[in-house]
Amino acid sequence: MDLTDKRILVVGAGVSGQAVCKFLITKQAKVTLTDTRSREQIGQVTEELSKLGVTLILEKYPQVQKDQFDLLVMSPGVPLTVLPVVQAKEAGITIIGELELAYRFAKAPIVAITGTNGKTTTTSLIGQLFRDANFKTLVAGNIGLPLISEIENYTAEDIVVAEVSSFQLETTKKFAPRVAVILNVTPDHLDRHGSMEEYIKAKSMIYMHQSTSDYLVLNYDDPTLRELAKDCPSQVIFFSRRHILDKGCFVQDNQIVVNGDGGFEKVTEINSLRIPGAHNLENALAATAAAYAMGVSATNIANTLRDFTGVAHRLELVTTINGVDYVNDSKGTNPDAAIKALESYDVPIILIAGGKNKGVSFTDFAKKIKERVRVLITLGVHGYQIEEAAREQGFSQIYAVENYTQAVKLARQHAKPGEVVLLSPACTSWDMFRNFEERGDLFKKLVLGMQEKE
Ligand code: UMA
Repeated sequence: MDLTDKRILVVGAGVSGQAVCKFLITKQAKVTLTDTRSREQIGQVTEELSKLGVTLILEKYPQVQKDQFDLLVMSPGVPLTVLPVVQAKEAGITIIGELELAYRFAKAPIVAITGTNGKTTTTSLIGQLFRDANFKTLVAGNIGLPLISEIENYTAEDIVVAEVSSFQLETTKKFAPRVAVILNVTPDHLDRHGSMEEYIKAKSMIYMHQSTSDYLVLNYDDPTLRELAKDCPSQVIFFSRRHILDKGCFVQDNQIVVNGDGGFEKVTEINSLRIPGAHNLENALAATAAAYAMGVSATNIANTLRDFTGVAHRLELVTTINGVDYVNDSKGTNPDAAIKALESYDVPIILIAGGKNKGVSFTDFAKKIKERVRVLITLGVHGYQIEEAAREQGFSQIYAVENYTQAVKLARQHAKPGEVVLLSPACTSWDMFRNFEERGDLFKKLVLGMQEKE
């Protein structure tokens, strides 16, 4: 892809847009960056970008006319309904996202992971599997580091492990990872995609352009994903927590096993995993299948699986105070993730939930709350929806609070030794915070502050 002197409009000045601009400048492109935020809101980086030669159009979008730009590069969080995209489409200008741009410059094989839940844990685990097997490994994408910022530092002998979201996949055109992984698909981001069908369509872009020498790792226990196997151009490897498979990666006699072209191999006891919950067993199975397909040995996989302790903001044990475990699951940004978090504990739970709903129902979440939660503390712009759904299920131990200081204080008052205080919001953080990390960090700070005072 020759970008020299190409006139390129980058939409969105978050971490992706900033990284795209810097990359495009190194390719001698003529770059314009637009964002609805102001220079002050975006911050210091605007100066840096201006100095590099990027034209900034802020607080409004430019009118995009025919022959004005050669290419539009989208940030994942910007919906494709915004005016510059509509105008670019009418003008016949090519529109791609940051993921597609990075793919065009990738030399290393890519292992890409998507799914509604478990993406970050599985991406981190797969990254660790390759690192431990002595591959020079880049772990990037939706996990936080834009792929474009590092992609050219990795050669054909190295590995790129990319967490990819439906937003990123939506703007791909040729993206074809060597190994694609889809962990699960449950309702999420419906406010952006419009329907479950469109959401699944976006997720399917992960394998659409693969070839017969590539692999698609799919969750056999998810009926939607089993269906996807029927029209995929690559070799399907199923993983399953519940079924014994003729071929694939599954659980037999409490062991993770693989049955592939090289025959049957035991990997490790499921009890040796250090990440809790049935959903994490699925993540481990998916990671095993992906690494095994790329030639990592069962012994190496076993060693990494036994060492891996998980990622921050995902069922992260912050501390134990007076026999109560405080767990930060701020990354639980949809009901399904929060349900899985609730299912990971066998003791009564004091749950802190709420934030911005992404247009999904809280009914199933409320049923699980009734089953597992002793006290529910709600907050955020849509906390009341969780409260309503829980009351409909006949659950009434609910307190609505205004902020995290109140939430943590109240949780401490109610928690008894042996119980768990769990932050798993089932909502995004975007009503009160910039991202889930900021939300989780505040929760951890408040909990640890409380411990100091004990
Ligand atoms: N903006 C507009 N117009 C809009 C919407 C946004 O101009 O209509 C501007 C905002 O003012 C802001 C910028 O766009 O300046 C933000 O761009 P962005 O939302 O694409 O965010 P980035 O900072 O570039 O971060 C993105 C991903 N964010 C989203 O997809 C929302 C990050 O995933 C990712 O880590 C990063 O790229 C690097 O690849 C976060 C996320 O929440 C973790 N992802 C969602 C999820 O996991 O559920 C998909």
